[in-house]
Amino acid sequence: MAKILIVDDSSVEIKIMRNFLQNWHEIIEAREGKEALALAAACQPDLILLDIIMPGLDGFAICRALKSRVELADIPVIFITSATQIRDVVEGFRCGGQDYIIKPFYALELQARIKVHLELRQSQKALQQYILQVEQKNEELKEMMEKLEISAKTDYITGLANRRCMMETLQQAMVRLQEKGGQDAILLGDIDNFKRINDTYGHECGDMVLKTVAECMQSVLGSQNYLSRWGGEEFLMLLPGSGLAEAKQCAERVREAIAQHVFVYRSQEFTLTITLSVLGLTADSALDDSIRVLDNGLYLGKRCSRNCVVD
Ligand code: GH3
Ligand code: MG
Ligand code: MG
Ligand code: MG
Repeated sequence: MAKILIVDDSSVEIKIMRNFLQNWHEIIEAREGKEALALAAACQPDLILLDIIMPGLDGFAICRALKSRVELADIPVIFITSATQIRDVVEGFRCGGQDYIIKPFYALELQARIKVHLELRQSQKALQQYILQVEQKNEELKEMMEKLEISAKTDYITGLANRRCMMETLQQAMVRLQEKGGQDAILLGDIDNFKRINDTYGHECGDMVLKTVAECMQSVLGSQNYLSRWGGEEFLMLLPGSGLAEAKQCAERVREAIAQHVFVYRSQEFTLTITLSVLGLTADSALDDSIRVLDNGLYLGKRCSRNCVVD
């Protein structure tokens, strides 16, 4: 049963409409404008039948007030009036009314028009609901895309930038060096004898070590520099604006921090070391070559003593 608010200053008119409509609809009534607006807000009718010529607020003013309030604006308004001038009809639609019926009305026509507007309102509600759902789905999709984007750039064990992300950072650094000059430094660190950790304590311990090494490195590097998990037990770092000497000192600090750290796994304590390779980066550098040079440096470090910094 739809709820219909009849607004008319004449009780006779209201009675006629009520008698005709009450078999199919729930009827509420108001005799003047303010009461009509208050009832509309309180009862949220599905449709309003609105007289025009009334003392106080006339039907046009009531309609404008209804349409200016977000929570009432969507309720269909049918003017039902003895004002027959065409300018009144036009004004009715201008005020936001959905339909205009001239008194004396034909009961069947009123019924038919009410049916059309109730159905239109239903479809409008369904459409709004659908749009809301689509918007919610969109929001969810956006969140999922953001999460995916982050996870595509993140190493899941250490939480560091992964190789793909670091490669982008390095490419951006090259563009900056080419545009603005200056120098950066890159460091590649590789945990010494990491395989032994896995072999001795298990893979789970190896993962814990990777995470802890990442944390040690991060605390030495601070937030101005970039740290990534480059591969298995290799970490690549970018120090923007850093000269080679400064970068070597930084690599030394990283090496020391790791050498001094006591790792604990299931109440077993152990220490480990890392070998690092350092290289300067300028506008003339080629990234692939630079990374190859770093790799060679590591190879040399591993061959001589491990637990050292090679430049
Ligand atoms: P070196 O001092 O010459 O670098 O010796 P290493 O044992 O560190 O190097 P090697 O390349 O022989 O072994 C690296 C090991 O790292 C082998 C591989 O199983 C292990 N590893 C790679 N990725 C992971 C990982 O995500 N988790 C764990 N637990 N181990 C990993
Ligand atoms: Mg009247
Ligand atoms: Mg290693
Ligand atoms: Mg390695």
